Amino acid sequence: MSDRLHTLSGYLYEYQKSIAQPEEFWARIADSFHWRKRWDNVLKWNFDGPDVKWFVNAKLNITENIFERHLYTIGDRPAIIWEPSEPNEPTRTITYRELFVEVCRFSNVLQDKGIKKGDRVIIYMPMVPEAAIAMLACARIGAIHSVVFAGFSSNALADRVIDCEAKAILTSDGNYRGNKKIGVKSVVDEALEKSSVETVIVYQRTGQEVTMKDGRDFWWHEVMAGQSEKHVAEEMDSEDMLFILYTSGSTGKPKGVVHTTGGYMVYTQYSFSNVFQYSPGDVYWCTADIGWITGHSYIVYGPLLAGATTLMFEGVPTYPNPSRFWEVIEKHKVNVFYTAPTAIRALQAFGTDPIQGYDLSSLKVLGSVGEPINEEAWHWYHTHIGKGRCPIVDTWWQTETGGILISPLAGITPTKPAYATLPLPGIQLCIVDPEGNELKGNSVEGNLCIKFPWPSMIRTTYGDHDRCKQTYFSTYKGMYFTGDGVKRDHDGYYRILGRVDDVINVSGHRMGTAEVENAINEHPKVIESAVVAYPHEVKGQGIYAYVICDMTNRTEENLINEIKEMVSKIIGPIAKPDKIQIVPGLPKTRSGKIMRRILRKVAEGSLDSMGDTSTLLDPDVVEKIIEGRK
Ligand code: 7RM
Repeated sequence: MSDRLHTLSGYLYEYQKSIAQPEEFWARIADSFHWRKRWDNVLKWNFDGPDVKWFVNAKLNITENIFERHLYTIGDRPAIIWEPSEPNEPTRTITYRELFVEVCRFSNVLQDKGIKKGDRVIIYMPMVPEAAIAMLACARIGAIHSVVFAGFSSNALADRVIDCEAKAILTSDGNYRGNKKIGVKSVVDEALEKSSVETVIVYQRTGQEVTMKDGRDFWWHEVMAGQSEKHVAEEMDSEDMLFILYTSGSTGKPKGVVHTTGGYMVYTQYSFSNVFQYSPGDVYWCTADIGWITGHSYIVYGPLLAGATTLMFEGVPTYPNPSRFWEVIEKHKVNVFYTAPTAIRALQAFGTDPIQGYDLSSLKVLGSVGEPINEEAWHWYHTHIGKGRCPIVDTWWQTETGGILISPLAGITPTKPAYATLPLPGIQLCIVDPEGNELKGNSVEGNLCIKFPWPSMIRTTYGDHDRCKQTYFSTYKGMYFTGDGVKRDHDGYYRILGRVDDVINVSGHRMGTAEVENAINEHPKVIESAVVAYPHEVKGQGIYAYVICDMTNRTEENLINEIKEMVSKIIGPIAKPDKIQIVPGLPKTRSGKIMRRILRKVAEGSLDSMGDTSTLLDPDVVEKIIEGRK
């Protein structure tokens, strides 16, 4: 790709240019794409609205930039290599030309079902190529997709269906998890009891029994049969919505982060090519699920826009055994491997035996995403997986940023254990103190903000623009606030310190404390609850819940189990508290605010230094909680 940087001095030069003349910089990058109509202005923006528009009035379709732009040159190159959960099942290799045919046919299916530009379509599917086909077909016809992670419960799914007023759901009969078949369509059926969608299309994966509702539910293979392979893409405005992705914040209700077409396209390809230094022919593997932003930007859109070969894995790292990742790397000669610290730590716990005998010599670049990577995991990854030869790109970004904003460029800019290091070109970081004063120079620590727009940034939160403004653009005036704490060291490198708000990061999955509390409070015996994070060896953070209960006719043990089940049912198993402590009261200030600082200390087991508790309404309650913890 012509937009790839090759040297450190090239990066430094481009970075300076991108700050001094951002519009010229991004126009040059955007020029390598196919636009049906070029933009009138590169950028119009203010962060007060917020109102951000990139490539104003340009017309395009993102799938034309994946397919039509590339087909004559790379049509026969593998676009997707799919590795099934079961190691003995055959893999599937789908070329760009073949993928194009499937996307066109499925675009025709969606249009036959009356789905039009601007309609919302929920995708609730396992990690199969059809999930990517579903996303791309939506994009091709101008429908707005919202992928919901297939591990979410029917309640969580129903909330999202209702919030975006989805017209259709694309799903599967079931999903493989280890040697178990998990119902997927059955979850959709439950979710649809509380909401109505017109069309459900079901991809057959496991062959398990499902109920199909006449006139609403259709089998994927039946509606695809006989569909034309030709499809003319819908013309989209650069600022038309591409997708909505729900993510947790510090309040109870997940918000629908909105990404638009032109800017997202330009930034995901640019960041993918540069961070991973992808070369034509390389096999690239990102282990995320398409239900998260990492799957959107760096399994589907970024790699496919760049003409890369993207490996999609259906399974989990430990099935059938903890060698699975290394076996897949050897089998497909993976060159770039991108995973999460939680997976690295989980595999690290098995020692180095599971790595022995696997040929990992194809690896050139390793990546990390989702949470801060601790130094120990960084070194283990570097030594035992990369054999000391592969740079690690520790990529910091968020659902809201759409793409990677802080990261080394593999082999080009320096790495440093536990540091995301330097901003990508075009990214203007700013560290502020709690009052919003910018902390200039090196060796400073504070809250991470961004003071200038970048093409793939959040545009709004679906159906509630004010929430977007309040959450991201109001804490510090004129800046996007990330919610993360950060340090800039003496060399000017950035190290992310973790969330400074009420967001927990469990194995790279974002959850709001309020969201988990709301689920716990659904239990009829629960009076009040408070949830905090505590350090967890594998997951990074674990969930610790303090719960006040009505104990009549109940034992602690059965209540704790029931509460865990309740959370699993309301949100999904990923939100299940690791520890629940039944308490007689919660430490509250006179104004009724829960002092989470104290609860965090107790949860992490530091029971002697509680700091100042004088503002508490009832300081005795702290003693009782400490006693209960012991
Ligand atoms: C891509 C993704 C976003 C939050 C973010 C951080 C944390 C992500 C890193 C990281 C330290 C990293 N999107 N985070 N990457 N912290 N180093 N390399 O994870 O919306 O699901 O989460 O994740 O706290 O704000 S996300």
